[in-house]
Amino acid sequence: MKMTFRWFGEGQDTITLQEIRQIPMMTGVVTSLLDIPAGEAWQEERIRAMKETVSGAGLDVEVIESVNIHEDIKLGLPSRDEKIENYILTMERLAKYGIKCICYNMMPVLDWARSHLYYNLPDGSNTMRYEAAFIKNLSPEELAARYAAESGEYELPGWEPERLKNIRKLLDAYEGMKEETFYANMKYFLDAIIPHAERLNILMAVHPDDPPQPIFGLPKLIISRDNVRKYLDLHPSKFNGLTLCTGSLGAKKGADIPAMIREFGGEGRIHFAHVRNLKFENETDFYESAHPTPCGSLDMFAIMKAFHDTNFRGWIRPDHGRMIWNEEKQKRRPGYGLYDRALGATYLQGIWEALGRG
Ligand code: DNO
Repeated sequence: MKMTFRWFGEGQDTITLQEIRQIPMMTGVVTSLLDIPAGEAWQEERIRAMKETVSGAGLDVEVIESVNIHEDIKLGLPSRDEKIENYILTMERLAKYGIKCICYNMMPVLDWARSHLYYNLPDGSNTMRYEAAFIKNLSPEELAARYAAESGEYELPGWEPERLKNIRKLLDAYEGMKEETFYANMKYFLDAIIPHAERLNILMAVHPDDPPQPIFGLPKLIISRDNVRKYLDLHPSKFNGLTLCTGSLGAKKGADIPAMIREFGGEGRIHFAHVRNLKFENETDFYESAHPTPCGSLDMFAIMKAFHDTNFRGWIRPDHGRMIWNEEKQKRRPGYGLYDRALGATYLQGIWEALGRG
């Protein structure tokens, strides 16, 4: 596996590439060009500049997280073809600069959602939390406003205030949409792009829906083993693969993450992994804990062992961390502080080394 760290890009992150490079055994970053709206082709000049900045700091960039899917594609509107063409153009330009994997998601309208971005834990750290009832009592506009107020100067991916001005229209567009229609729209997209992924040698890695339960009445499809299976079967190429996110799929109580890793990883369909822990508070609610097994509800050893046993050679990154050591004052992005994620990365590397040595 190749250990990487998420970096939001120049001017988009208060964590520096040098700090990331100093994390033991860190090989590279996964990043994006956040200011380019979904549906537009990424300019080659921007990609080149990003690549140069990262390699100038002694790090690799082989994974993009994310190239987002325009809503017209998910909704299956006639205007999707133009957006798909731009997506392929972006893939072509990324391939030219050594990108080997693209992470994206099929979540309608929004990206991940939490009820609290800074939830205080007894040890004085704070973390993100999901409380189903809390969200149920909010309108999407209210939740978006909370995020905008709490996340300070940053726009959270998927929650850009400009885009969310139309949130009602977007939500209405999904009303009554049948699950099968949504799958058909996803298949249309995959059939269009996967042959290009094969040609360009870019592994496509869909990220599961987070959290794995419907919010605001939106269809949430990629939330369980069966749905992942269905998505991968929409196009059988191994270039149609998965970002195995333990914190997303694992937020459904009872989900057997190691079994999913063995199944999909055994077939060579897991290209990228987000590995983190979470602590259930009841059937639906949880907070994001530190990575080690005893801190949360997921068995991190069993997860890493499943990756090891299936000979995982893709990219992995520690996922959300808590804010610790007064870090909340340093304008980090929610879930994306430096210290707890760095601790997570070294913990995962430690398990990996132990597994390798038997
Ligand atoms: C949350 C992330 C997601 C992820 C996208 C992938 O922190 O895991 O926002 O980047 O869903 O497209």
